[in-house]
Amino acid sequence: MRSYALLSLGALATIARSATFDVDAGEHGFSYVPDTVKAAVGDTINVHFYPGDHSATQSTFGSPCSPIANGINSGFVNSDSGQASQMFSFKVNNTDPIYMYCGQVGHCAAGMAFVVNPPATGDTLEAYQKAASGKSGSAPSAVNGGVLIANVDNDDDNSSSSSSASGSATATATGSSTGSAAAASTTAASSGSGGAYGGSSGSSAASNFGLVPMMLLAPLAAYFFS
Ligand SMILES: [Cu+2]
Repeated sequence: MRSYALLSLGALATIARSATFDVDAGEHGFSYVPDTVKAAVGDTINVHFYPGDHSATQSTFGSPCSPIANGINSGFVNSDSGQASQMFSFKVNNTDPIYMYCGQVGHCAAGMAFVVNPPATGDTLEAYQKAASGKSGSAPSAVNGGVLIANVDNDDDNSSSSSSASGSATATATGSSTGSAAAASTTAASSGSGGAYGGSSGSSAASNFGLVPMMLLAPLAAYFFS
């Protein structure tokens, strides 16, 4: 029973905090994974850099691969292997689309871009990448609109990761409920869908409200059926 109580607390804690999204730069060629993030105001995006001297730099949709004056920019961050010791962390201040690209020569033209809150049609990531083809990229050296801080990746699949930082509540709740044998809690976990990207599919506060009654009912159901 104790683990179920903790599970419910974890679900409640998820509601109160904003979400953190992890984006891997250059782990799989000239790409960011994920390349689309649906974030709410106040959410945080952490970009983790793999070898290749990449950046995460903001442009407009109309001028791909060119930095916006005073736009979000990590500058170039390199790594000898695995994730760089520093990550670029920035906050989402509104729900407008944010077009981000890599300023390393040739990378943006090859499609290395990601978009926060893209529209469903029109100025999509695909349209951006198409327009980026043939453009020469660049990035300012000055970090802006975010911070370079010690790397922490909650969903890193390559190295040991810390579970103590922000965003761990969702992962903990999903992981522990999946691991338990009770059918009731398994149902709760699948309907909550924490997702592989630390909440990219189910992290918004609104979608978590549906999860709460399930989480609270799970311990009761498990108790009566045991
Ligand atoms: Cu790059």
